[in-house]
Amino acid sequence: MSAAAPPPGVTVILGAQWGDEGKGKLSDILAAEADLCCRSAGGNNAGHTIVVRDEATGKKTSYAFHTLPSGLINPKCVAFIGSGLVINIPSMFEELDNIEAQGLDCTNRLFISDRAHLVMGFHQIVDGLKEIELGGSSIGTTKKGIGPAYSSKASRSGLRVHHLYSPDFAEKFRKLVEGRFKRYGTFEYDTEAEIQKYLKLAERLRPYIVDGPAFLHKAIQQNKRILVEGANALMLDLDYGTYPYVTSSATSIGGVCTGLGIPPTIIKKVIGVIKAYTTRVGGGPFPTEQLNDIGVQLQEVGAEWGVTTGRRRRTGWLDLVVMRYSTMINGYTSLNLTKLDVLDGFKEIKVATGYKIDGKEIEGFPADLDLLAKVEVEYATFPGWESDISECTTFESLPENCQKYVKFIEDFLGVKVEWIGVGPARHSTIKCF
Ligand code: 2SA
Ligand code: GDP
Ligand code: MG
Repeated sequence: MSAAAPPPGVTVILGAQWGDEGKGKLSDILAAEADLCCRSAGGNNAGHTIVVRDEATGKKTSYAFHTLPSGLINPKCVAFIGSGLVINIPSMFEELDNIEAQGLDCTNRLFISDRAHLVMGFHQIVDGLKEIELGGSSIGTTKKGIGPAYSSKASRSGLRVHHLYSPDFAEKFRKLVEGRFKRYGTFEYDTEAEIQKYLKLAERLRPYIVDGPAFLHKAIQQNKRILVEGANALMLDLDYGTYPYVTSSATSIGGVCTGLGIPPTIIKKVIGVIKAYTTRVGGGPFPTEQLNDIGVQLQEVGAEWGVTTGRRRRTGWLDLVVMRYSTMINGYTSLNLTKLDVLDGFKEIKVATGYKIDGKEIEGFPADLDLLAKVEVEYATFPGWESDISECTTFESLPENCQKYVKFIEDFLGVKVEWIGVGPARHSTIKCF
């Protein structure tokens, strides 16, 4: 590539709150312009729902993605699963079979890094045992084995994709299980049958495997348009989320570079996906949570149920203290404000604009959960628009109160809203600029 050539383009989509902001929907929209859609962290704990309306028949089809990138809906888009993921191979193939049965042909369009880690059945069992051990302070994990698999990775005893083809795979596997038995007591698990199952799956997996960093480097050299679909969200990040009520991966912009093996200098756009209110699944602090009729309305109108576990999502007002913190860490270049239509029926809408402890405004977002539990949330109150915005196609066509709500968010964060979601389907999206 000559020095004068434009830099290869990497666009990153990240969850800005506690997840389920609608990242999958934007990934699907932007995949139309992308050559490659990548996942960089997490595993099948993620759940991304995409609703596509057939323009000819008007029929809507809903797709659910967990490990695979949502970009696969675009038939021209190639998907890449990066080194930073923990993959449950049987469940990934099940997902692949499901979307192929829905008519998405993924032949020669899926590539997996040889460096990604494996999530085994025993990791899932241990996930459940750990939660039982925690009792009342359990994390509320998805029980997909994500934490235990990242623990194996961090303790340098994990198994990566390439290990499936090593002569000592079975021995390493047995050692890992033995270690878990020592820690949690002997639980029911047929190690030898599992080893045989994985060795069989290894053959099906073989054609998908690539040298992860080399694969992406080549795509960058060829000036491919690369889209990165974040999983989970900043407030679930292992370092910057509400620790320990977080997932076990780096869900921030940093995790994109480490999870894919790419330099930060090639990232052109970082899009923060922000829901017009807040939701959270599982345990942990949630300062703007509404344990009242408002919360129920948000949950019911927003259909806030987990895509992976079916759990009811907790709900509350938009928290701009969280968003300011998230923007500071991820450096969003623009925002996708989603589910604005869910606020249609509210007479009054509140937004958290500050936290006080003992009457004193605090800066940033507290690391200490005991301190966070003490915060008094300050709210700005907006009159609702009390009308249906689901058919609006331009910013100007939104009701005035709705426009004011969007502008307040932009001004507070100093970041422009580039897309607004007014319904679940792909076409229910306003492009603002
Ligand atoms: P884990 O399983 O170890 O990653 O759980 C740790 C915490 O991370 C939360 N978490 C999530 N939060 C929101 N959405 C997620 N994906 C699914 C969805 C969730 C579902 O899209 O709906 O179906 O329940 C997700 N995955 C992990 C989790 O709730 C714990 O708080
Ligand atoms: P992700 O994990 O960030 O990809 O989000 P999920 O798919 O878990 O959850 C978002 C849910 O909201 C999905 O059911 C989407 O279909 C739906 N959704 C996305 N954008 C909008 C929107 O603008 N309005 C409405 N009403 N629903 C939306
Ligand atoms: Mg989700």
